[in-house]
Amino acid sequence: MTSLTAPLPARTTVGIVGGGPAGLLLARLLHQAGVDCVVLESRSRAYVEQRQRAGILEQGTVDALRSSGAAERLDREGLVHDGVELRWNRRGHRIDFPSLTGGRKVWVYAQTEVVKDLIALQLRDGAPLLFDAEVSQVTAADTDQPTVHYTHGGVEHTVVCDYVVGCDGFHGATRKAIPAAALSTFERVYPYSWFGILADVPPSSDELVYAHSPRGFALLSMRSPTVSRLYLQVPNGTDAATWTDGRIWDELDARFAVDGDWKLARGPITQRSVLPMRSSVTEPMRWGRVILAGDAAHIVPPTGAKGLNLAASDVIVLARAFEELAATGSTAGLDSYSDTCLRRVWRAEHFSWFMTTTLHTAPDQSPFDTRLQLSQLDRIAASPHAAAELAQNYAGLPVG
Ligand code: RFL
Ligand code: PHB
Repeated sequence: MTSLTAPLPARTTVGIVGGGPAGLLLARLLHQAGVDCVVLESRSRAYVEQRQRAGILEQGTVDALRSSGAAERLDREGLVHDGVELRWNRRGHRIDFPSLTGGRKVWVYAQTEVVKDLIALQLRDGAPLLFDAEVSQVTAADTDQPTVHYTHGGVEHTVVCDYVVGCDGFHGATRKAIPAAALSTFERVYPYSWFGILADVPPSSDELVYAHSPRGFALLSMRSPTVSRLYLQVPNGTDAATWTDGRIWDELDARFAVDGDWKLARGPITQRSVLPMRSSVTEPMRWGRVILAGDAAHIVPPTGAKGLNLAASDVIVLARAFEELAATGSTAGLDSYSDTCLRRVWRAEHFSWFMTTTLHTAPDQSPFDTRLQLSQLDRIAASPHAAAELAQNYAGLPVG
């Protein structure tokens, strides 16, 4: 039966569009700061909780989850990693994070689990969070009462807000409320995709392995001590269904090939998908009372493991700004939000581009280009400075 009563209050301070990691963490931080908000998510709870994505959390993201009370399971089940392996020319080289970064490290804890933990908290004691609530548009964006229009159960509703935060990802509705002339978008589309699988087999390495090979890039990651997550560089337009399991494992074997007795363990493949890779930044990240955060404002290729962490750092900065506004009436934090975030965003864009172009083989790559990549990898192995630059970017620069 369709209810005609609006499922959410008709007014709020911060209207959050999108219940991915950015929207959910923002709602949690605002709740803690005593700032009133609502979250509208177009998909079902089950869908959002199953969507396979990121796996690596930086120290700053973990710190924010801890201080927001959402890290109980992360602290129990998350796998702390002190380094990653880079592999090329049949050799491996380990990058040690703590010694190169002054003690920083990363956590392997899937985005699906972060999202489940934040949703459970939000539904238990947080601000209203509505699933299956698709936002069609944000109107009155140039006034002090921007209004979110959404459909729930086949009925249209509105929420009048003091501010609207678009945490609705790359294809979201919020950005469209900002006049195109007010925004600049900077983009790069890569000429390859990632074929990702989940497999019920213990990871063949304790740490992630990023492999450069003459056959293209491969990545060994994990979700738990019994579940591996693996990726292969494939041409754009690859159909995941056309690869047999045997072909996937043979290709992974060939790309991870290393001297010595290391072996890639095989197991049942439980999920597979192909994802295109792009970089994109929209500037500025705020227009009047409409604010963009996370993938709604920027996309990175996954090679640097930065997307989820950038989404988290945006909303950490934003939550502080709303807290300041509530406490003092000052909009200083909101006024500097875009510039503060974009500095970090561009650093992450550069690092993700660097990792991607150093490790992948472009379709038109010349032997000269390959020699440059190998020279760069050799430099990382030979120079503590080059290794530290990689480690500091990977483990995450301080937020703010
Ligand atoms: P999300 O997660 O896309 O969430 C946006 C939410 O908004 C909803 N939505 C709407 N809701 C209401 N009305 C509308 N009109 C709406 N339109 C959209 C969507 O349903 C969705 O729930 O964006 P957010 O919150 O900014 O989070 C960003 C991260 O999800 C993303 O950056 C990462 O997953 C990227 N990424 C990685 N990041 C890392 O930090 N470390 C990693 O190891 C990592 N690995 C990855 C990745 C992304 C991947 N894919 C699939 C692109 C690995 C992969 C394979
Ligand atoms: C993942 O585990 O999904 C993952 C890890 C590292 C990356 C990208 C994805 O760089």
